[in-house]
Amino acid sequence: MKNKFNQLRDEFLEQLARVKTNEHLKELELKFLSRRGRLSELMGGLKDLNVDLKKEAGELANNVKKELQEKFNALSKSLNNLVAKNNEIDVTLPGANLAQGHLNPITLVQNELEDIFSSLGFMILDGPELESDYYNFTALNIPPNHPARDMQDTFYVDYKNKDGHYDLLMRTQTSPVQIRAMQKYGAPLKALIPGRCFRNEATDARHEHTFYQVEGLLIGENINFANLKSFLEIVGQRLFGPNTKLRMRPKFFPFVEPGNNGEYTCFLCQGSGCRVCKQTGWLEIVGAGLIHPEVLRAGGIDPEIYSGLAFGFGLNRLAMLKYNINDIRLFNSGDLKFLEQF
Ligand code: FA5
Repeated sequence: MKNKFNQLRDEFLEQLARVKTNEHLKELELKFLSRRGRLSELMGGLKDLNVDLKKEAGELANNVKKELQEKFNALSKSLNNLVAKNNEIDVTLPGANLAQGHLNPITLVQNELEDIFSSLGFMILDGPELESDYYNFTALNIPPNHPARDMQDTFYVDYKNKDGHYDLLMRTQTSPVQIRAMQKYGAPLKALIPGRCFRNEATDARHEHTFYQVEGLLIGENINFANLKSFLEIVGQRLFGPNTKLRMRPKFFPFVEPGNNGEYTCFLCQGSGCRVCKQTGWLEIVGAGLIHPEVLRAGGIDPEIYSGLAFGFGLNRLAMLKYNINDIRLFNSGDLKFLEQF
């Protein structure tokens, strides 16, 4: 009898050691510990023993029963704890770390310019990227067949107007929005126009077919060249620091007269000459000028009453200078290794 209890005990413990789930544990309970289980069955046999043996075997039977029940309870408890732990949400744990996006360097520079110009009272405007030939060229004092058209080639949409001319194109500059803004808001007017532009050009480290510009215009009475100069000085100092100097050199743009290129002292070497400014101490940053009377007229504004100034930055160029980016093609590459640096 003693052997049978010991054997039952060993069997139970061996099977208990392999239990992994509550279901399996319940099966074991039914088989060994329930009222009809093997332990009860064995204990039922005690009554046939003589008094001495019954006493000795009864004691062993009780010890085995107690031990098996304790081992069973301990495992049941730890399995229940495990289940509870798996189901519960610990709200104090830190959240899963989501990868954070980055603002594109173009957006960073654009935001900076928008902040500067909003603080000077400029509206921020947008315009269509698919533009008409009229707004992109003709209204900007670049009539059909004029040699100034050779300065900018673009991508034309395969659609002809009733005169048989290709009329829709991807805009080469943000300047057409000058005309749209004048027509919509009239004078006086202060507007900043950031946007994407397109040119049919061979790409290299400094030229892309798709790039960004920002255009500015200020129209009022008696706006003159001195206003343009002091205005560009303020913009340069806000962009590159209070010691920044401006130099203006003549440049032809058909939609301004006179036209010029605005250059600022290099913000890296403060004008002493370095690799970025090609040892000149100056950075060529902004095209600008006084708005041509023909352009004001195309915008529905009387040039006898109003005059204005306009300027345009290449946003990619600004971002390249600010963040030391050596190839413009990186902007359109979609390369995360590039974008994640900002
Ligand atoms: C213009 O596009 C004039 N609309 C700017 C202007 C506005 C002048 C108002 C006067 C008054 P330009 O072709 O130089 O000018 O282009 C201006 C800037 O756009 C350039 O200095 C350059 O930074 C950028 N840009 C032009 N073409 C490309 C290109 N293919 N790739 C990258 N940037 C370009």
